[in-house]
Amino acid sequence: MSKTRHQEEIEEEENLFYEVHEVVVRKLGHVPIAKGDFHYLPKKVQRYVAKWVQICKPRAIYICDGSQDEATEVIHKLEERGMLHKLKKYQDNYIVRTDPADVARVESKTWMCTEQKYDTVPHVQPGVVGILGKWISPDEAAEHLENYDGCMAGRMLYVIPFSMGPIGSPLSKIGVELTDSNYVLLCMRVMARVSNDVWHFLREGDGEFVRCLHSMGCPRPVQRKTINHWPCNPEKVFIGHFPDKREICSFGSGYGGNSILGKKCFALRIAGCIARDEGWLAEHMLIMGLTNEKTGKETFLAAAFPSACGKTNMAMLTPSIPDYTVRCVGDDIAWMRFDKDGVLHGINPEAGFFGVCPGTNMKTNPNAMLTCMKNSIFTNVAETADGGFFWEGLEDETDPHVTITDWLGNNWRRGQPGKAAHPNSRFTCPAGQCPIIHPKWEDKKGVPISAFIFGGRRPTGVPLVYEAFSWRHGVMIGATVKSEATAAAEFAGKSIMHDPMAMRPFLGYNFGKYLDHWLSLEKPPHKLPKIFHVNWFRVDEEGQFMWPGFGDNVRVLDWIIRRCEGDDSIAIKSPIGYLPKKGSINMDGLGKINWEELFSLPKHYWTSDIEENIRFLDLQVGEDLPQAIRDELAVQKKRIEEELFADDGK
Ligand code: GTP
Ligand code: SPV
Ligand code: MN
Repeated sequence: MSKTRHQEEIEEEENLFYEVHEVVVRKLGHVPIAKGDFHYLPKKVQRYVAKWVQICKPRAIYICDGSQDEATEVIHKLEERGMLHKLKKYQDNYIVRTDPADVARVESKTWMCTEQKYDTVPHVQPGVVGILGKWISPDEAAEHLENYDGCMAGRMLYVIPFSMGPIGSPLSKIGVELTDSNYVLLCMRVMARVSNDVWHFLREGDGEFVRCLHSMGCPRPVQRKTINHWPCNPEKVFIGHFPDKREICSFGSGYGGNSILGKKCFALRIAGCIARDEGWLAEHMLIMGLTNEKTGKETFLAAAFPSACGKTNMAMLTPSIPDYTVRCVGDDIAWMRFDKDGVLHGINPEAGFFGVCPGTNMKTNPNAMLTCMKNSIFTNVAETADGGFFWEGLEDETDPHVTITDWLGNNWRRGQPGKAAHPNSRFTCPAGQCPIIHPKWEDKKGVPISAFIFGGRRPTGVPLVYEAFSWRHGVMIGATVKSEATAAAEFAGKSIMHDPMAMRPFLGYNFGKYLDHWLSLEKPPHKLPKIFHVNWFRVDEEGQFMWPGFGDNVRVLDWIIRRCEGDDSIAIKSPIGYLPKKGSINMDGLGKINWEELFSLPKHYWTSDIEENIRFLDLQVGEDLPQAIRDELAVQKKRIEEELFADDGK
């Protein structure tokens, strides 16, 4: 990893701690080492740990090695404490209930800290509240960092060495997470590659790692009543990123993206900055391979949908037509780099799935269900009296007479108001257990990507699929991605929100510069993926989904693959991009599908949509918006005005 000036500064600062406290460091200020050998750690890691031990004041240090014994020990401890218990219907599956105040990412408390504000956020127009990234000044961040003083008193500090991506791949990066939560340790063990080998690799390589600090913010004796044995500190939540120092400091929450720091904090926000500096892409995308059964040819697709909009489902879909075999490489994040021949190769930096439970069942996503039958953690789901999990969508797969306890621990009867499982309840399971995991999912070179697909929940106006005219047009389409709000963050209601590139909550730097970065990839010898937009969520006048979705989405992917192969006979030009020619998507056996409605482009909708997009990007990105995107928007507006007819749709 290339080293920034600020990384040198942070090393100097850590050195200072190390030197001043050299004697202390040797014994870590009387903080005993519960497990592991501190002196075995690379020196830079020793210094990083020493610094935070002195600030956070844990009762002991536990250096993780990623072994099975370690998991057994930690699970046992958590079971004893009552924070976790076994779901006895399965093999080594566990259920956890959080404090109901800690159930999703907290976007309002998630910041990027840079000296220059506009490195992080675009120049919004005067009076506009920016929604593309949140900046915090180093001084303000320093105030939040004061909360770490003594924050681990009476608690264990876990030192977690991990690799995002296969250890040793040129596309992978190393991190070290310090946390006082053993639940987070268990999740990190599934979601990242936690191993002693990371220390060897650091010693042999450039020694650079992303510094990831996490605390639940509940020192002992606790100040706040602990609910469900889940200590947290909702009032003081701080998810701070310091991209120049390649450092993350997370405080107060134990949930998902707030605490499993390898995931969104590192693999998207910090990695986004590294990718900008090093010329690659870190995106909120699934990667899947589809093999044509007749020709044997495999095509890899990467798709970016906002949170809770269908990535996990698509990544491991069960095709409803026999033409393809689908295999999953990743379900949430893609790291991609052009090789020397200009072919874009992608890896899944994660090692597990942190998937949305509600809606997942043997019909919609059997592969996800089969992946989480063992060695998995279920957070905020409901439980059946016979030791099974339950959530909305499992009604037909659950004994109708079994007693159910909801995610809050109360008795729950079918049909009663309110949900059994929290809408953002999640399974955490090892990707390697997925029945259709791709044999190359850990390939150090990654897999070649032929297309990017954007999408979101768009109840009206937006057709099932369309294709960008060009790379630039595709980047514009990505920049105007919108979706209904979901439960993955703290938003309420069903409003349509902008979520450019499905990255709004995960941007690591100025979105205008991010678009520049994408546009800059159009150069020799780069072979650019084709860009598409899909919408599985269009509804009819009765509010019913017009498209069956899930396994039937393969029919749309088939069209996309044929377009990637250069079939010109199946597309027609429309003002918004290429649409499938009527009949060019295989609808065999689907029953009644209203093609006209599914692909209609209502003029009033697209007219106001393009105006709204232009306004949005102008207000939110201002002078940072690349001219090429302004031009694409203007041309698209003109096409809509001139080429769409009022009777093209309702
Ligand atoms: P994150 O993990 O938050 O990034 O979410 P995700 O993008 O992986 O979404 P996921 O696949 O978990 O799906 C979220 C919800 O959308 C689930 O309740 C799914 O059942 C539902 N869903 C997924 N695909 C489809 C589809 O094709 N049609 C319909 N109607 N619903 C879908
Ligand atoms: C998302 O919200 O996009 C997720 C879940 O994948 S979390 O890890 O909490 O970000
Ligand atoms: Mn996600």
